Amino acid sequence: MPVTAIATWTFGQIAVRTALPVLNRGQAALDAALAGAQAVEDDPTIHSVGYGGIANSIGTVSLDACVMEGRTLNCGGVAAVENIRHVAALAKRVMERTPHLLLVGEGARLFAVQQGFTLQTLHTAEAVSLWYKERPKPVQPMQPMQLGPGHDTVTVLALDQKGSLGGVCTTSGLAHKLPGRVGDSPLIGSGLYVDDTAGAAGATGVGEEIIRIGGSFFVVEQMRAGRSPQEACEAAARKINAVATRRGQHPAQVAFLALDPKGRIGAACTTGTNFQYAVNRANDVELRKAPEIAVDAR
Ligand code: SD4
Repeated sequence: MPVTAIATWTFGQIAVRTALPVLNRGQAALDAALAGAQAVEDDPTIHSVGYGGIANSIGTVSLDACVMEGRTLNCGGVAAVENIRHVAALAKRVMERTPHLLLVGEGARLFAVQQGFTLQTLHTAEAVSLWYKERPKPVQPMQPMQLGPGHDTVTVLALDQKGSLGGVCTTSGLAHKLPGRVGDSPLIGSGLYVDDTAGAAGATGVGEEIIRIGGSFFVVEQMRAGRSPQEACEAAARKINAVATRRGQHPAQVAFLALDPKGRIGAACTTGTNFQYAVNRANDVELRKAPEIAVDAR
């Protein structure tokens, strides 16, 4: 069966390029997605994932990640973790070596050390100087958070030779978030959901709005109900719009990505998100732009 790998944003190209050979060697979708996500975590020039991530409001780099396997529904996540670079791999350890699904903060960091992960600073000189330039002025009450340029999550979805799906999501989260804030990315059903009997989906954008609608689970359940991955992502973007309208707000910048067990893909975002994603074309990678769903779209 032909393999597929897709990943969010332009740096998703690095992820897809790394995941593809792993899939072509016959390895599991989750392992391929993890390899792809880790390549982005390792890249210091990407200021929104892993090493070199943009810090929170007090200057700490705090990471969120989760993983999920479509055959078994095995999954794991870590949230608000400091000093660990490979948080997606740590989320996989939570899945494999604990009876739990989510570890946070100090407990996640302790587990990482017990598992042999190295504690390290995640600040790069470049990210620190960016933080000093852009750091938030304390204002009360706080305004709803928006995406700044380049503050994005990598979500990698893969389909392996056996026809099984896997997904990984990893991020430093919204820039300048409050210490202890957890976004959608480590939450199964919000930032990621994967089920071989329906499909895989991931989300990126303002996490609070993704959590509010259970975004990735919503997309997967749309596919289960018979919608194509494209239709499912568009339905989720419409739901984000509808909820925002109901709350008297402008829709936040949110995007969804989906892959079904037949290898069909879909993507959609709210207006102004400018969401791009990477897709494998045979053994190469192509960047595509997702359609933006306007508030009045039916
Ligand atoms: C979060 N969803 O922490 C992440 C941030 C993100 O594009 O994906 N930005 O809310």
